[in-house]
Amino acid sequence: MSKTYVIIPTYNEAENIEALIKEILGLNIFGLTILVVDDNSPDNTGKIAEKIGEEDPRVKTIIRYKNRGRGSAGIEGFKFALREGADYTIEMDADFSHHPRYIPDLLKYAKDYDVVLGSRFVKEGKDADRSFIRKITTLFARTYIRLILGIKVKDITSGFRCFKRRVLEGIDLDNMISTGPSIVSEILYKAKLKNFTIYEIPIIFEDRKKGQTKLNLIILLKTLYMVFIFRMRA
Ligand SMILES: Nc1nc2c(ncn2[C@@H]2O[C@H](COP(=O)(O)OP(=O)(O)OP(=O)(O)O)[C@@H](O)[C@H]2O)c(=O)[nH]1
Ligand SMILES: [Mg+2]
Repeated sequence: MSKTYVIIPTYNEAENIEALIKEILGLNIFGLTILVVDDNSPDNTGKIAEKIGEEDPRVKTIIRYKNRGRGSAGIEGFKFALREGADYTIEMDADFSHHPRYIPDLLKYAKDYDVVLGSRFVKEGKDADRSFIRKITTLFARTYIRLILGIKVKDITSGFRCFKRRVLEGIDLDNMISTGPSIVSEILYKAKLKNFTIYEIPIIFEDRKKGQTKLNLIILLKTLYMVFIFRMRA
C-alpha cells in the first residue's frame, strides 16, 4: 500500500479548515494522511485541526510557535511526511482555491511523473472569478519567474502539487532559501535542475470564499526578489 501525505500550511483559516479536511477525507483515498502545518494562528485554526485529529488518526497537526512563513511551514511538512514514509506528498492551500476533487488526478499522474501540478494555464484549466488586478499580478509574476528561471512550466506559481518521494529526497530541503511563497517556484526550479519530470493537470482555481488573503504588495515584491536570489545562487 502506498502512503500519501497531504500537507496544508495554514494561517488564520478557521473558516475553511474543517470543511476542507472533511472533503479530503471524503475522497476515501487509501493510505492518506492529512498534515496541517499551522503557525499558531490567532483564530485557532491549529486547535481546530488538532481536535479533529483526536477523533481521527488520519489527521495530524503541527503547530509552530516561531518562524512564521508559508514556505518554511511547507518544508516542515515535507520533512515530516518523509520521516513517516510517505511515497507521495501533496501540498495545497487551505482556502478551497485548490479543490480536493483534483487530488485523485494528481495521484493518478504521479505514477508516471515525478512532480504533478494543478495548473490554471493548460487546456481546460482556469483562473476563475478573480479580480482583474489579481489576474494581471499573476500574469506579471508568472512571466517574470519563467523568464528568470528559464522553466517552461505554465503555472509556475501553483502551490497545488504532488511529489514523488524521490523528489523531496533529492532537492535538499534543508537548504531552501525561501521562507515565504517563493518556495513554490524554488522547489520546482530545484526539481528541474535535477531532471525530475513535471506534468501539469488542468484545475479550475476559484478565489477564496472565506477568510482573508495573506498576500500583500510587500510579500509579492519579496517573492519576486527571492526568485532572483535563488536563481543567482544555484
Ligand atoms: N503556516 C503558514 N501558512 C500560511 C502562511 N501564510 C499563508 N499561509 C497559508 O498558505 C496558503 C496560501 O495563502 P493565501 O493567503 O491563500 O495566498 P494566495 O492563495 O496567494 O492568496 P489569496 O488566495 O488571494 O488569498 C493558505 O493555506 C494560507 O493559510 C504562514 O505564514 N504560515
Ligand atoms: Mg489562496
